[in-house]
Amino acid sequence: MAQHPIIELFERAGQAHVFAFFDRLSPVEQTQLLADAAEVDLAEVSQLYRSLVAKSEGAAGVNLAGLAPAPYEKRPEHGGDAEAWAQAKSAGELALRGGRVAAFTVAGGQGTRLGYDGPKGTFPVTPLKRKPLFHVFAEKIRAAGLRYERPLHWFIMTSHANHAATEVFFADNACFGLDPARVHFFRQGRMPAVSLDGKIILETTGSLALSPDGHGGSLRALDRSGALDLMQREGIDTLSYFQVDNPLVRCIDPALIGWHLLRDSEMTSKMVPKAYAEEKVGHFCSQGGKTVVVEYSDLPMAMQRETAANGELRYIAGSIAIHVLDREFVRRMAAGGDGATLPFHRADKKIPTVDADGTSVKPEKANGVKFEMFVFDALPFAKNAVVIETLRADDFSPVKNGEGLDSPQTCRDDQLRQFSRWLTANGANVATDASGRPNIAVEVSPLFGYDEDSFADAWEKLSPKPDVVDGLYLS
Ligand code: UD2
Repeated sequence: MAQHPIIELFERAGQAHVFAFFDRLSPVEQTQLLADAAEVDLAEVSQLYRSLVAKSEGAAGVNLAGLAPAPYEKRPEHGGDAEAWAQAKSAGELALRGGRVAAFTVAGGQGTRLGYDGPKGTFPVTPLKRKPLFHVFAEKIRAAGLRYERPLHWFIMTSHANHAATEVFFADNACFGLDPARVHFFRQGRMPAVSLDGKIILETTGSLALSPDGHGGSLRALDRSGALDLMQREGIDTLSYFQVDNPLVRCIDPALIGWHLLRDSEMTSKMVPKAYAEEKVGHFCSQGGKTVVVEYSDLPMAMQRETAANGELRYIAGSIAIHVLDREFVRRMAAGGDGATLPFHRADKKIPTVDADGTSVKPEKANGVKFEMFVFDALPFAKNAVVIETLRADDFSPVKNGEGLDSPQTCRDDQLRQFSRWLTANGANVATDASGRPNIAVEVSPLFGYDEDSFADAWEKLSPKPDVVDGLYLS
């Protein structure tokens, strides 16, 4: 019988071992393995192996030549231009009223650190009602649509592993009140893991070790899924990008959108001043006239600790993974060419596999390399990249770990602080500790107020005003 063409391609690429157990597999398993193999771009894998694995010992070093802190637009309360911020906000509001903006969540990650089994977006986070992350975002997006009288489209990138469960979750919850025709799910791509000698790793005798291609894979996936064409048909040219793990994020922030549009930028990002030198976030930097993000693991600790004349950290601009992207910029990056392609990063991992007899092996140390792209690597390719400051308390409290830093507990506390700040700013009496955390549990639905402005409007209309007591839920 003639050899399957995919098997031939693998043989020619020196990857024949992938089909070593093929004859032992059932027809269903054979079809599955062929489907896995068809996902692999053999030329890309071979090029990545040569450039990222064969040539270097460990993680590829980052070029630090000519690196300097990136300039950013300071918030008015920190000395920024209040007039320019007001103009940006108006421009963003105009774009929202004109239906030019869509929300975009990257939710393909595996959430291993949190130890939660299920799509991370289904994890309950709010202090009183225990609303899941997706519920919070859905209400914020719905509220913004109501405020600007233009319902928004929402794109959600899932992974192979959590796609079906994510769709079922939304269906079971009636899309949290959003029009299902405006909520779009698509899967990100996968990359095969390779051994240190460049062989694609079999996870079992009938499957490849495939894993998500990183949040940078979102640019390709937006294109491939037809999302960019849909945006174009709907007159949407601006995408508001955020991560699934951060319920504090202003999913739709007119000032951010406005800075992006007024500066004719292709990619605009939010920064927060790093809380301390060792904080594990990327750093916005400038290099050769371009904006780049250098991960904490790549910036030498001495540089992370450097201070400026005013005593502030020199590399102060922490990346919190909130961006606005121009639709046609995404299309250009997805197409690649002219060097405008996201680079891959390597991560050495322990990858479950099979031995020469096909018996399962759980390695004790890293036996292979996974490849991932990061969305912030698009910044140096963007025309007029802009970085603006945001206040951590208004935009960033991710749930990453089961306990301690960036955990469900710290996130609930930050939400409580925010609700209490909004209440206090509007004349309510809330007792808090020195950190601003109220000693009661209250919750504000994003449908009541999803930022300072919308909260103030809703509170003003409220008559009579409720007592701020334990268990108060404003919806
Ligand atoms: C990311 C940033 C870090 C900082 C921090 C803020 C990187 C390398 N670092 O750290 O600088 O901004 O976030 O919270 O990005 N995801 C996918 N598909 C993938 C991988 C990830 O959709 O293949 C999503 C994931 O669901 C999550 C987000 O990307 O929403 C971040 O992923 P992470 O948890 O791996 O990022 P982290 O915490 O290492």
